[in-house]
Amino acid sequence: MSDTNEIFDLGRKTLQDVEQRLGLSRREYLQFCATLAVTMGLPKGADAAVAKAIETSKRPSVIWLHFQECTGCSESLLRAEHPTLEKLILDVISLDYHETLMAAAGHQAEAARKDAMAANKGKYVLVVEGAIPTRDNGNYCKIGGHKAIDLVKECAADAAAVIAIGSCASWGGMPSTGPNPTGASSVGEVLGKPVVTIPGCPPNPYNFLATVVHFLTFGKLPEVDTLGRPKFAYSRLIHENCERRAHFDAGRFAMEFGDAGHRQGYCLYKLGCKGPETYANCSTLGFGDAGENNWPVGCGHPCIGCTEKGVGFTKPIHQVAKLMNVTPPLQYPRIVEEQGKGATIASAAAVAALAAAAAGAAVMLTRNLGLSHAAEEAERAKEGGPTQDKAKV
Ligand code: FSX
Ligand code: SF4
Ligand code: F3S
Repeated sequence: MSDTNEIFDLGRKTLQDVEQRLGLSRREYLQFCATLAVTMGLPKGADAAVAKAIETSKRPSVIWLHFQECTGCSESLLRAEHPTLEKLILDVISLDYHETLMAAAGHQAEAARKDAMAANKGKYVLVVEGAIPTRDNGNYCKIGGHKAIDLVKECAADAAAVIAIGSCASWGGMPSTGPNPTGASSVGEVLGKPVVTIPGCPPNPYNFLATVVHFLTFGKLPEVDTLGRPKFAYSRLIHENCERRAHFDAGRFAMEFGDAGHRQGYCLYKLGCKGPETYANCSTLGFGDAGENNWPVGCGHPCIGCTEKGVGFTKPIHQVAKLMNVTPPLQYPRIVEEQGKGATIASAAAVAALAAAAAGAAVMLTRNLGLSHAAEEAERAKEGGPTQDKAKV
């Protein structure tokens, strides 16, 4: 019997409860678990463990604080047109304090936060959305009479885990750019210790959910990089798996919004796409449920690098990106086995061949980027438009 069948059989009652509570079929529920398992990069069959953990674990108490932000992170998580996801989130976590979603207000809200913290001391998950103003003693943001800087420290003291959701909380985001008049800072900077960060403006809700579900399934937070980002979501450049990558490699670029290349789905590099210097899984995990290609580049806009400190809201939107490296997309066959045997003579030869190919690719890349897309220029000349390439690199 497979693990999934065990979940079906042993957990039949709980799955029926899920059906009733959420108005979801088992298939839809298990699909959700499979999506989370895939998002986390877990091996085949892990969806059953995820389903079991969600079903049998006590929902973790979540205290969610809002500071300097636009509430886009919450909005992205609870999109009105996506009732299934909204219900699932509220079934996976016990959202005990969230200023924009809770019914309570004023003293009642304050009491709810204090009660949840006391009842779940050392066990609750603190989620922080928004940057924290630190200039002038942190006086620029107060909630219930408490300064943001004090609230975050108070709530973090007894939390089992702290998650900074969105770019504002992760690295300062939009409020921290430019002259930064309020001294907007990240959660990690204010607490003086690393926290898990889920950057993005807004971040993909599945990255947050997968992080929480990892905590439920394995009793610990997922492995993170030096910036606190879960590796399952932020270890590859967007450019590595972009659906327009073949056009990049072939030197086919959109030169202006609405031109022939743009209409044909060409690469957006010359319109300032920051995919080549931005680490995130946007190109492999669409946003929400609105269908395929539901991410900035899929919709025809260059990535602005919203997840990446020093890129998003910092570099001019249409400035061409720094090319970090020239790696083949993930779907290309691997040269070296990831598990099992070490490198063989044959694979060593193949690595050497790859290095040569990469060198060749770099030459082609330089050539292609330098071409300024002759076809586009010719088309503009035909239409009598300006033919000067404005986006020379
Ligand atoms: Fe907004 Fe969240 Fe951007 Fe910031 O997302 S979508 S400004 S990252 O904190 O609400
Ligand atoms: Fe995709 Fe942008 Fe890379 Fe072009 S530059 S392949 S649009 S990520
Ligand atoms: Fe942000 Fe770029 Fe993804 S703008 S949402 S990192 S595609």
